[in-house]
Amino acid sequence: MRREDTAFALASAPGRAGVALIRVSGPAAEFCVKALTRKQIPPPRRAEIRFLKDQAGAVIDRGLVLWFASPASLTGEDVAEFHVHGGRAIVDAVAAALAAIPGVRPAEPGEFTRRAVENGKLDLTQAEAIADLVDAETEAQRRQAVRQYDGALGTLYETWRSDLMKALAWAEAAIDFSDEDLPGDVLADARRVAEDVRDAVTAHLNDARRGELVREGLFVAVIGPPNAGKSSLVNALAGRDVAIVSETAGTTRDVIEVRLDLGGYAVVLADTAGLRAAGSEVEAEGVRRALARAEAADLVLLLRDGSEPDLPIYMPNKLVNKPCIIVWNKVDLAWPEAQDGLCLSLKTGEGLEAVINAIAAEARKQLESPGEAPALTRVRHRQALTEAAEHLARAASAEAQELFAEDLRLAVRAIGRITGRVDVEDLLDVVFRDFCIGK
Ligand SMILES: Nc1nc2c(ncn2[C@@H]2O[C@H](COP(=O)(O)OP(=O)(O)OP(=O)(O)O)[C@@H](O)[C@H]2O)c(=O)[nH]1
Ligand SMILES: [Mg+2]
Repeated sequence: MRREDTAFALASAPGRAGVALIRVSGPAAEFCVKALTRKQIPPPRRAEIRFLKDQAGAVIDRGLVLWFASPASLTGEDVAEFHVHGGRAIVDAVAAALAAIPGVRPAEPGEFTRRAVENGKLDLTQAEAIADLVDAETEAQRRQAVRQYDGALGTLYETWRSDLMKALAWAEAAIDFSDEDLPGDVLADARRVAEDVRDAVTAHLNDARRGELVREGLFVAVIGPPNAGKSSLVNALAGRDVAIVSETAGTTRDVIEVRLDLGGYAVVLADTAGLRAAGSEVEAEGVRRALARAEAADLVLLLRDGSEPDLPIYMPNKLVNKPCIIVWNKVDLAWPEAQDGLCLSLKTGEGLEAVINAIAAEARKQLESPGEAPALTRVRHRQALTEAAEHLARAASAEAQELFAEDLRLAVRAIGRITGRVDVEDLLDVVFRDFCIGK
């Protein structure tokens, strides 16, 4: 679907900077270049230095102008780029000059990526990958997003979808024609393919949410008895004072979260209230929140006080099977006799590196894919694949050929929704609500 209107947006970050990039996409892009430069468009993909002028002909700035002719452009439409000096007044003046041109308006959040999807330049998983790339804060997030942008995930899902479409064609042939007219047992072939895809989808779904965890971060709860140094540890890892540290046992009440990059992985670290039979109602609520957070965490860091080794640890049974790192703190005061964990002194810094390494190692274990297959990265994909797997399970037990074919058809549709091959109009709003790049 070709759009009639032309949109422009500041593609670089707003504010003062060396350079600002203003992008224009749509049928009037060529006219925009001519209007602002009073010259013909430059040859495609070749930067030219031009004066940019306002309506009255006054020079706004001198900058680079680039031209990308449809369809070989970011959006698939005619695209022009103006690289100007990154001052607010310059960007405002260029925007005003563009907005004055009939049929040209500011773009909506994510509109250029959306146009790229509408024009078949990107599938939906690639559009989502662009949002992830812009948001990537850690190496693992960047690697995963680049891979998805490269089409790894889209290709995987499209392969499953085309396999299922082939099986569906066989199943429909088996319904429409008699056995004698068909080569071999096409229905058995169709069932085998459907089963193979179902196995692959199920394995992909059972990946312990690796891809999603890379995006969202591994949740780590720091728990332990009061005064063990939990808040001190969170501050040391965060490199700033996020939580109050005091010698009064029972200082921390609420759960305090910090997002960190540990060894290239996103980690959400939570400081919690010290676990003990609480003295007050507020403290009891703190303990309840601490335990709830520990239960929901992907990793528990149990911090114990080396100078008080006899303090009971209050670990509910539910937490026993959680991945857990035990750390004995305050070894500057007393070295623990127990050999069940790492030794740390937040006062001297001894052992801190080992604690960081242990968390990073656990993050790597939980987040890194063991094989080559790309990981599932979004709840939206998980929902569609779960639905596809359910249809394939039903197909496997369907006796009647018509029911088998119908379930295959529904599975094909569910997978097609991930890449936007079907129902793309309905999906665009959902996908683009999440991100606003290319404003
Ligand atoms: N000597 C010594 N003192 C420490 C060390 N780590 C923390 N402390 C001190 O221990 C006290 C308690 O530290 P916090 O970080 O507030 O302990 P917490 O576990 O968060 O305590 P609650 O929030 O009350 O559960 C503070 O006075 C810290 O300065 C350490 O390695 N050695
Ligand atoms: Mg604390």
